[in-house]
Amino acid sequence: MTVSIDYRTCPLCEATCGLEVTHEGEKVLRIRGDRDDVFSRGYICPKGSTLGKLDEDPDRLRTPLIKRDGAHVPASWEDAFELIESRLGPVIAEHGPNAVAVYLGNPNVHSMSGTLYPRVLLKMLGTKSIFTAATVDQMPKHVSSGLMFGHPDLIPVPDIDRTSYLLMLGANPYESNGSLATAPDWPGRLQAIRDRGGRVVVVDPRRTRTAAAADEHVFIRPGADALFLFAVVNVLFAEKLVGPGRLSDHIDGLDALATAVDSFTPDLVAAATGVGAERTREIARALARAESAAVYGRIGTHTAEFGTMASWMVDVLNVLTGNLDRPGGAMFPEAAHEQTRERRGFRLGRWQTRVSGIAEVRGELPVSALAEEMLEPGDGRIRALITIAGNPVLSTPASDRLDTALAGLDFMVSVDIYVNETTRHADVILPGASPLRRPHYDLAFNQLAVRNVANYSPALFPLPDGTPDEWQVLLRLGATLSGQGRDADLDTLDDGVFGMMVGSATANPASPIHGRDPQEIFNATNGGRGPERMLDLLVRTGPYGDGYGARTDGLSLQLLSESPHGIDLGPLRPRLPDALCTPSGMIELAPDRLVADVPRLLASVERVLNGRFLLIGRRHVRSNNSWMHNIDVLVKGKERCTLQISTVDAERIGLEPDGRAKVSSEAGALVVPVEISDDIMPGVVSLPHGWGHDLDGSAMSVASERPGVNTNRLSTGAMDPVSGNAILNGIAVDVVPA
Ligand SMILES: Nc1nc2c(c(=O)[nH]1)N[C@H]1C(S)=C(S)[C@@H](COP(=O)(O)OP(=O)(O)OC[C@H]3O[C@@H](n4cnc5c(=O)[nH]c(N)nc54)[C@H](O)[C@@H]3O)O[C@H]1N2
Ligand SMILES: Nc1nc2c(c(=O)[nH]1)N[C@H]1C(S)=C(S)[C@@H](COP(=O)(O)OP(=O)(O)OC[C@H]3O[C@@H](n4cnc5c(=O)[nH]c(N)nc54)[C@H](O)[C@@H]3O)O[C@H]1N2
Ligand code: SF4
Ligand SMILES: [Mo]
Repeated sequence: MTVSIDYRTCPLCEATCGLEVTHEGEKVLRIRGDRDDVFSRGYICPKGSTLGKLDEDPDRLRTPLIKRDGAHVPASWEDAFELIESRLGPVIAEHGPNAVAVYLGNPNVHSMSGTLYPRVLLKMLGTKSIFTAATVDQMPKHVSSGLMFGHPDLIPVPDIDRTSYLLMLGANPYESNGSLATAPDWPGRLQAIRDRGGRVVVVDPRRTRTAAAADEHVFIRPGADALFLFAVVNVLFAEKLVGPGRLSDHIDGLDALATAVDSFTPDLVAAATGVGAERTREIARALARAESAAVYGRIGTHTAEFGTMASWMVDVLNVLTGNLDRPGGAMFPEAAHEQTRERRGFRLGRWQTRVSGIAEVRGELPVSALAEEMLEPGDGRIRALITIAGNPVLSTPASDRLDTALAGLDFMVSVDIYVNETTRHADVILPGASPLRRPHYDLAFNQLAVRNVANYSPALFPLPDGTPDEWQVLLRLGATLSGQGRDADLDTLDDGVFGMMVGSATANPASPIHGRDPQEIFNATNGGRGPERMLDLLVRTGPYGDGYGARTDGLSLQLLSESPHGIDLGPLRPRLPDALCTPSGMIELAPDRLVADVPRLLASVERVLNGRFLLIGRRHVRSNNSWMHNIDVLVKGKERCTLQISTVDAERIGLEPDGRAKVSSEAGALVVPVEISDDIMPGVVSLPHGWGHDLDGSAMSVASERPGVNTNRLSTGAMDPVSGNAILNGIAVDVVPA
């Protein structure tokens, strides 16, 4: 067999690195960074080079599994769908579709099928019991963007390639490779800021690798970012440093904002944040005076008690310093597949959860409430669950309670590539595709990239004979649950779905194909069936598209296919006010829903800890949430699931360097190896998430040899009431020697 080289985009994290894959038939010989990739220029992290190992992993599922007498056994696709139909059908018939919950995990946003087809399944199923990993992640950002800019996906990203001052809070791209700001090679790009005379400031309760490489690191008490940011805004007003510049005529609510931040002086919040008042003032002045500056907040600011307050102030700061929507500031990407957004504004709370009455956001409910919706008796109880690419037993709060709830369901289906801590509960597991056996164009993260790029790669290897693609699995699931039957013709179904997409484009006055004959567009679209056909439509009707002949040299799937290293569409360009979707057409600086939460924030200034510790998380570059732990080369070496604690604290409570600690919260207790470090703030302890691979019934042989402990047994299920986002950072815990 001959050795060949192909170029692919890594789908594992948000950085979208280009990969050069050397392979002999379906055997991967080597994966390294693609030096000609227009965006990543050869950068790669250790995970990207292991996609061949993931493909070969004997534990990776290749056939459906059915649970018989408590154990999973291989089954045919026919038998699997027959069981789903015969067991889930009656649940829906008797209790309605809302009795079936769907949980969508993170890898969905990293695959074309997972981005485009769950929504089809949800529509066919008709359930409102929708939960996703967004409420353990970035929901505060969607809410603040929705309320300020009119659309939850209008998320500005720091223009790190041109900025001269970057203020980063709660982000550690040296390990995570960046989030809600897609950029391969964050380390190189951050270093470039410093090389051109700019300044990088990192606010984090730990001196991370990112913080160590920055010009300035500021320790902050976990959960206190909102207080700190309110104080920075307060200083801008107090010292007359407010200067929105070009956007002055496009902002609403400046006076209401000034009132909202009025009490939050740097002196008032200093004890609660741990950041000295003068340092806060200096940061405010530096932001205001920098030639260009960007404020960027991530996981550490979002998965916190005041996540939405913090997310709001991040963009307020970008606006008030004149840095929103200008080069070197925080800018809105314009992806090749972006479709014109309607100026409808953003509403939340259109319905609530049954038990605790928590507001819907973006049509979904907080995953922190999933367990109680299953456990609490009464009308409307969730009785069945479908998980798609998710591991909520490890990844979501109060895990023990969720684990119990899953064990008591009437029926559960999972679409996943492993039998893990969650899918072990499933009555049927349907396998998803290995990353090398599916096409990739990053629908999610091209919309969050610090440079506009488009990069498409077809599947490298074919699916084994008789194995459906993940989009076909999801369509068949939809047909099975919507009464069309598990034998419905998938091609006809997919043509119907695609026909509707075409129909809405030709009917949309803002679309370049408005008024065209839908049949002509349908026939002219390339990509066969499935997600690639949809991609062709999206790209051709997008901002750089060929508009089906309306624009010469415009983009299409064909052109992308001819460009294996991607197409560079240039640096980010100013897009306001045109891109705003608020009903007023303005940037709303002080939305009512956000102002209403300010008293809660103010009250937190008084809080005392009484000697308890605040628990935070962390990531490691060789890990990926709860998975990739079954790849030996990634998990070998020093134990990584450790409790980091400062030297002073360890001495005070009598922890030994090689000892173990018992950590307990209101939700549960864990015993974990200790790692004493001066890189963590006194009063704070840190545990990574995604571990705890020691539960009976899962089948990940490598992962179970180094199980670690599940930190989400300690998170209580408490949430940020505005966004429904889980509080995963800043949890009060007790720590004692074990
Ligand atoms: N304490 C704490 N908890 C956290 C976080 C934290 O910082 N601290 N972070 C949170 C964040 S940001 C996130 S995004 C969530 C993630 O939460 P989840 O999305 O629930 O968990 P993952 O670990 O990403 O699980 C992904 C699952 O998808 C499967 N999978 C991978 N690829 C595919 C595929 O192509 N198809 C299918 N069908 N399955 C696939 C994997 O086997 C795995 O079971 O965790 C959250 N949990
Ligand atoms: N290697 C690897 N890469 C990943 C992932 C992974 O699991 N492993 N997960 C991916 C996913 S799903 C996501 S969402 C992204 C997340 O990407 P990032 O947002 O960069 O996430 P982290 O690396 O966890 O960095 C969060 C930082 O916040 C700090 N922190 C904790 N609490 C607070 C606080 O209250 N205030 C402040 N200011 N800081 C705080 C932590 O110490 C940590 O350094 O990473 C993605 N990339
Ligand atoms: S940084 Fe992310 S996208 Fe790049 S190789 Fe690593 S996992 Fe893949
Ligand atoms: Mo995430």
